[in-house]
Amino acid sequence: SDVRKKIIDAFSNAFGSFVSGQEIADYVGCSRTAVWKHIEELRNEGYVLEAIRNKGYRIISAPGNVTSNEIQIGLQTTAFGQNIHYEESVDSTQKIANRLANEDAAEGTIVIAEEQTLGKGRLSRNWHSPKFTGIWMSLILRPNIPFHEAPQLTLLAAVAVAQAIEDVTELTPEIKWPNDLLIKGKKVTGILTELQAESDRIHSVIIGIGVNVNQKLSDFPKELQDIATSLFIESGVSISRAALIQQILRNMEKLYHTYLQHGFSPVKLLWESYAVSLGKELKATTVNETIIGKALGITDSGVLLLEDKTGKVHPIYSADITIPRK
Ligand code: BTX
Repeated sequence: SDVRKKIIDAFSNAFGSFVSGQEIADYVGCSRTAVWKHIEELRNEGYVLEAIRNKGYRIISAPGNVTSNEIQIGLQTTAFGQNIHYEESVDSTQKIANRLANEDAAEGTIVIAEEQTLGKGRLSRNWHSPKFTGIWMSLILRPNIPFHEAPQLTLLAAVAVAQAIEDVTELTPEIKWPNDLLIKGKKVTGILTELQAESDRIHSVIIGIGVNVNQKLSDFPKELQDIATSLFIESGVSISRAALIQQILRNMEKLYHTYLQHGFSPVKLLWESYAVSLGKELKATTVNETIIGKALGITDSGVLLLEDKTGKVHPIYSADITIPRK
């Protein structure tokens, strides 16, 4: 609820120092009794709150959440994640990020939520984003690149997240073109890139990153249980989402600077080192047709090249990729 969100805000703003019940009540605009009730509820949900007479309340820890404070303390970037728009629950972080981008939010601004009720995948598919378990984040970039090179940023993001997963866990994800990160063939991360542009000028690029972190298998709906996985399911340990977010932001910023300075080739090399599908036979289902062919590689604009049986090479701009069973 709004009241709860404000109470949590009041604690976050206090940076771990005490706030009195009266201060919270004033800030939220409710009675002290109401504050007290909400605080009891927060405790039941795993918040550790210290209460001292005449001083008030102080937050010791939240249930591993990803508020601005958790992300910014120890964040080793200069721009990425330096501005954070945090929400406990949203329809889609992409929607908010698009709005902020229109309002001239600085490059590197992120929108992050504990839960998405209408998380977006590609082609108006859904992205399942249950509360407190994953990373649901959108990053605003303002690169000075031509329109047709924007897909490279999706590939860049996939590399940065793959690296971050390797840095923070014992797991090594694989990338499936263009935007999926898989562990043992199951999807652990999805990336959605949206553009705001006028004619050929990019105004902003919004990169949406969804990482399944601490879900148990039963947290996924039935229809996803065979195709999705989480870092917890694969590694058996629960992982600090804030730490993983920090690592993603750090890797992304670094790789983005490399990209702006040296172009796509260094990113492409890294991408190929994570790619599962190169050299294999793949089935690409596009809006118009289905092409089966051997994956030769990606071009400098991030286009996948498939060579069919007759030797013809098909550039694939957008498709769903599966590996056909022999
Ligand atoms: P996609 O279209 O490649 O993948 C969507 C498909 O993946 C769904 O149709 C479903 O089969 C499957 N799926 C749905 N949820 C999950 C999940 N949690 N884990 C694994 N598989 C799933 C991928 O689109 C792009 C997803 C981007 C999500 C981020 S989260 C932050 C940002 N905000 C937002 O609304 N979307 C992005």
